Amino acid sequence: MNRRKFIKNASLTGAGLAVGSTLINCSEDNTKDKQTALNTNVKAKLPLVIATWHVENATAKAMEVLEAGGNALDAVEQGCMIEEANEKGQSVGKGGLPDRDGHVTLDACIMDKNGNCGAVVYLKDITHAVSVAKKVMEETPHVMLAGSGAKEFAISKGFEPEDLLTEASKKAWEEWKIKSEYKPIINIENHDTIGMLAIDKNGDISGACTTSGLAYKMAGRVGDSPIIGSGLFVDNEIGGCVATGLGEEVVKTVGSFLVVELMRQGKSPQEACEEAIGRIVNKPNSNYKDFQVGYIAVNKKGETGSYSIHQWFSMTKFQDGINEQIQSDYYNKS
Ligand code: SD4
Repeated sequence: MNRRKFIKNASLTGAGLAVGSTLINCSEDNTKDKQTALNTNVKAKLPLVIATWHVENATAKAMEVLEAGGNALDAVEQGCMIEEANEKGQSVGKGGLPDRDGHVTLDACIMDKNGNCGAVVYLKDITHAVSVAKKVMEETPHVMLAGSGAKEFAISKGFEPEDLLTEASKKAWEEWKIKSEYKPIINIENHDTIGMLAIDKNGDISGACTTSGLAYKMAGRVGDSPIIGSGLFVDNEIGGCVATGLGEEVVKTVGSFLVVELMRQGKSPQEACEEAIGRIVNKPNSNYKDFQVGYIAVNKKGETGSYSIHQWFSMTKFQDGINEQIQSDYYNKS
């Protein structure tokens, strides 16, 4: 299905979760208050998975793990692995678009219900960066490994090195080299980082984020996706958030941590995502018209939200037997 054929607007997701379609008939002036009040009293149907963009195969895999009684950590890892192995996705794992020198370099991180986390940056030749990040978390005293150290660690744990540059991505890079123009473009296929959050049957939350980063980036560039607090943050008492889009802008505002902290202060996931986007677009001299950032978030009650700067960002949500793509509300309506 084309990304632009969406199912419904994300601003209704919290309401839909709580009371099905009844809220859709609310009058505009008091809808938000009613949503908040109703959501407070209704328990979400668990388990639940959300992910950035249109990744129904990935959310289906995560849900399969959760339905079988697996935990949220294994669910987000296995869900993200689907996109890492998908060679057609040119911004994650194998088949990712390379940096300007033709090297595919991956960034990923993962975070569990206890606040443990692991990350890899500038990882070459290993498809499942998210799994290497999980191993860093579980089998080293560290949080983050980079470059050749990350690759050597992965190989020592049995990961097979392979060439991640597919013919299609090589061709795209060769075409790009003719002009060698680097512009982060709004919502095209180089913005398909997968960030995923899951709540398992026990009500515990985990998250993961994996990407080949911005296409044709400078060699050595690392984005927000593997940075705990920027591309991903989970606090099992409160909720979780993941980011996609121009990583530099997410890092500058520590976006995912910000969203979780705003939820801690009482904001809904939707309100928190909106405020975090506000921090980016309301900066003096912000050139937000030229780039995209999107957030998705879930709180402990299972309410979800998503928001972006520009149109056409979406979230995939799998809950209560329904695996659907939900259009995100967005800031730039001009
Ligand atoms: C980055 N945030 O490396 C990532 C890119 C992205 O979809 O989200 N692509 O900046």
